[in-house]
Amino acid sequence: MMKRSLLVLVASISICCLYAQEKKVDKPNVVIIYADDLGFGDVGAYGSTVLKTANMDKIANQGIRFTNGYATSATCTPSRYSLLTGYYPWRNKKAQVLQGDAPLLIPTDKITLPKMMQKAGYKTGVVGKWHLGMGDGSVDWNKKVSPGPKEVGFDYSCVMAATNDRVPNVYVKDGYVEGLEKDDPLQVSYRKNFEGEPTGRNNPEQLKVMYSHGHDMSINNGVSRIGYQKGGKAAQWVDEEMADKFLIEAKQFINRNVDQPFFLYYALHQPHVPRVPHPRFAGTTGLGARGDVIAEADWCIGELLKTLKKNGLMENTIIIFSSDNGPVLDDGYMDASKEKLGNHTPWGPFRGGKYSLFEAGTHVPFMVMWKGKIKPKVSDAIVSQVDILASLASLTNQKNPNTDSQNMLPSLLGESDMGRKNVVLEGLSHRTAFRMGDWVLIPAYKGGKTPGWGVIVETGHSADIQLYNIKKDPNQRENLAGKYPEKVEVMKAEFEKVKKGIVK
Ligand code: NG6
Ligand code: CA
Repeated sequence: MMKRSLLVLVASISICCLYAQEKKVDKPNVVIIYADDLGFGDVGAYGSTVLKTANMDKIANQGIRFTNGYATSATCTPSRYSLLTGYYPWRNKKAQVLQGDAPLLIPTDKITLPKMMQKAGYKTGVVGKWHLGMGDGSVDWNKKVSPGPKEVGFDYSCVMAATNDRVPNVYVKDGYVEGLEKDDPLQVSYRKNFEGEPTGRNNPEQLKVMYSHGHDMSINNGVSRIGYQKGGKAAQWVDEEMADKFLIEAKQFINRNVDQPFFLYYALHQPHVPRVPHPRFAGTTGLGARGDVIAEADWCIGELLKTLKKNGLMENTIIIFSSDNGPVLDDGYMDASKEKLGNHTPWGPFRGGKYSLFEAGTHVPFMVMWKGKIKPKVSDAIVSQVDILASLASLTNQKNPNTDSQNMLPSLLGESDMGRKNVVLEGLSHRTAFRMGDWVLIPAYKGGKTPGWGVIVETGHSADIQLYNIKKDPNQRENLAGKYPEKVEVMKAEFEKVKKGIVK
């Protein structure tokens, strides 16, 4: 009798263990590493020979390297909005580059990527650049700032509110500004300066990097920013330390969650302006500040991979790496990124860059690695960051939400080469282009060749309809709209269908 119950006990324990093991494999951790303004051509695996990116290359070469991966927009907020909501950004007119005091952009009653992962039993965390608004529009930075990442579905957050060139220059950890001292409250305004506070415009002698356009307001750490801030001195970040800070936070999140499935959104701040690398990286690439901060970002990625490895999590973690929009050289500071570029081509074979409806605005590095599960390969499937939501819904056996997001899981895991039939690309001011197969249609838009504030980037806007064959002409030099009017009509009609409603 005793023997029998012992046997039953042993059997059930082993079944339990087996189940637990299976459960773990069933729910691989997911880490999204998201660069800020990194171009297709900035990565070694995508053809960069001048700038070395050994760790990004490791992900690309040991996983699936997509040659047709897209951000939904050529700027930051809209792309991030899509990543987390599964909706194209142009469906929400507020999804445009936000200031640091903007209210939360993502509705809190809608499904989001992190909420979906929470439902599947994942611990969720975001570390790095947020730029999706926080608070209700009249934030007191000395109290709890809410709603924010938590209400969007992140159990843990340590973020900057907007960008590294916008106030407030502080880290917001789980809703509270980190390191604030009671007798030095933090005040923020995007309308006017606080009396007696230095600005880049009035006090250029205090600057270690000079602004070229905009960015002439409050000064922190020798860099003038967009917007005004006063006080909160002990909480203000030091740009040189930002990479280490976010890396430590990301590593700690992983270390805390080794024994349970986790979803980490690691939103790097590089190579967005101001580009102020840690002294360990300054001058190491010969390409100026932009190259140096990319080297710094690559190092961060390597350290994160080491953390996963050390915890024995490599075989149990899907790593997705991409960028929120294409590259830009002078984005508001005279940091010699253009002068020191040499033969490096951040935009790869494409035309345009950040802010552009031309390919380089949204056609970005996109790679997925899952050690031991994914067989390394290069995939030409068209995939968009908007698809990550539906794909992870499929991974976690959940219903595909009714959004613009399409389930690309088989392609992301390399089991299929079927990508999207079409994808909408956004430039400035919600202006959109349409890719279908190898063709890109850019409708006629009035407007200048560069964004209003003087950044030298081709927006792609033209008074003429443009049609390009991206496969044959990735640099979009030969407008074929006149030659193939039927193609233009077919694409216009399909584009309208997608714009009108969700088309899966
Ligand atoms: C622009 C800023 C630019 C950058 C961008 C947002 C000026 C002149 N330019 O308005 O420097 O901050 O907004 O970049 O102020 S993004 O990658 O976050 O979308
Ligand atoms: Ca960006």
